[in-house]
Amino acid sequence: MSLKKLISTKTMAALAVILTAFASTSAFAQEAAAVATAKPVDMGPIYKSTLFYVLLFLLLCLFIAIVGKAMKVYELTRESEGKSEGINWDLVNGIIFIVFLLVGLYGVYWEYTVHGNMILPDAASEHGKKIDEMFNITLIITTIVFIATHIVLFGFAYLYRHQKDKKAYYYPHNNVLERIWTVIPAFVLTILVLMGFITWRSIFYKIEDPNHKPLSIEVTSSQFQWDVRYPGADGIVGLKNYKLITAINALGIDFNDKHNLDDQVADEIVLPVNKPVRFILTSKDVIHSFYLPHFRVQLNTVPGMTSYFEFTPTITTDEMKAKTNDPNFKYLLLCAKICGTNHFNMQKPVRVVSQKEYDEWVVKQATYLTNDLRKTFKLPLLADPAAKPAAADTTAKDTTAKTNQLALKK
Ligand SMILES: [Cu+2]
Repeated sequence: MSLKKLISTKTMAALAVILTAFASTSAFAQEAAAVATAKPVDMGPIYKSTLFYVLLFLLLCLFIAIVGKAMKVYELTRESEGKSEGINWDLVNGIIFIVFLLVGLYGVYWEYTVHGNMILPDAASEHGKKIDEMFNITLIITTIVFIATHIVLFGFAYLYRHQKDKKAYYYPHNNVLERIWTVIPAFVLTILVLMGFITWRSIFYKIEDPNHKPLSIEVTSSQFQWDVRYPGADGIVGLKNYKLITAINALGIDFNDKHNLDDQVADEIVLPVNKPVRFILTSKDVIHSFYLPHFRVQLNTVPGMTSYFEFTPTITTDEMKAKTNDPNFKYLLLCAKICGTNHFNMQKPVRVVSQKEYDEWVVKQATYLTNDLRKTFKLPLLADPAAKPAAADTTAKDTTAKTNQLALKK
């Protein structure tokens, strides 16, 4: 009987093996599920341990080794049976190259669309637009070159893979090609470098217009904070000297320089829109980096050296909130130099406001000169230390300044 034959011992044995395997697997699975519901394993610390990844790596190696061995066995079997070569590895490698190319190109597309949306908003300063323009031109050129060269690189690896019936063509030199791939990059790079040079000069070498002097603001960096000084009514930030640094004179301000008498300190940086501002940058300890990403401003602050960065903010904080559709938008000052353990914490809010708002804000800021400092520098004390000379009207401020100057002359 054919049915009897079909249900032969072999088939039954095979079925029994499969059933047993299935039953035991499901039994194990049920048991595992029961354990899992009873005691959920916290994988958090496991994912953090190095050993886990070492084991994972070894497991992967083992898996690759097993697959490799299985393929070797397959090839040897075919060889012993006198059949043609089992796997055409040249073709496999060629296809892997094409897969790499496609995955890589998709990666480029993903980078541009996903991370591309996370880049900074429009530059909020005059020179920032020029920097963005250069950045975009460079990005467009390099993207085209990147994609073209990679298609050629991976495409050639596929097209010209080893094939039994094909022989490589010996082609050692071509002067025309050499010229083309020397002249074109040289030309493009020269243009990019020149553009950078001209932009750099336009940012750092400004012709001073005595009628439109920039607002001077001094920023001193130290581990781990920024100290901001505004120039006061005279518009000039006074001198300082590191030898004068004490507990009450943390910046080492030299009050023998009368320009210091009205200088103010501020917790935040407030800038009037469309007015040039000149930052005077110094450092008390290590090299920090004064970084205002939204304004495309970055310059190192170096101990023992004063550096300057002048720029014009063009978009107020409120306008930027509307532009970015983010009611919590804030301009920030950050440190872009890894300067120590609390480097990450070195930030200060920056606000760009109208001239009127700025004028109202700036008169409310306290002067650096406190009564304690007045005693140290033998300056006349203020009757009411809480009163801020800067908060009074301009005439009052002038009188204070004059009194202080007189006191200095004595
Ligand atoms: Cu820093």
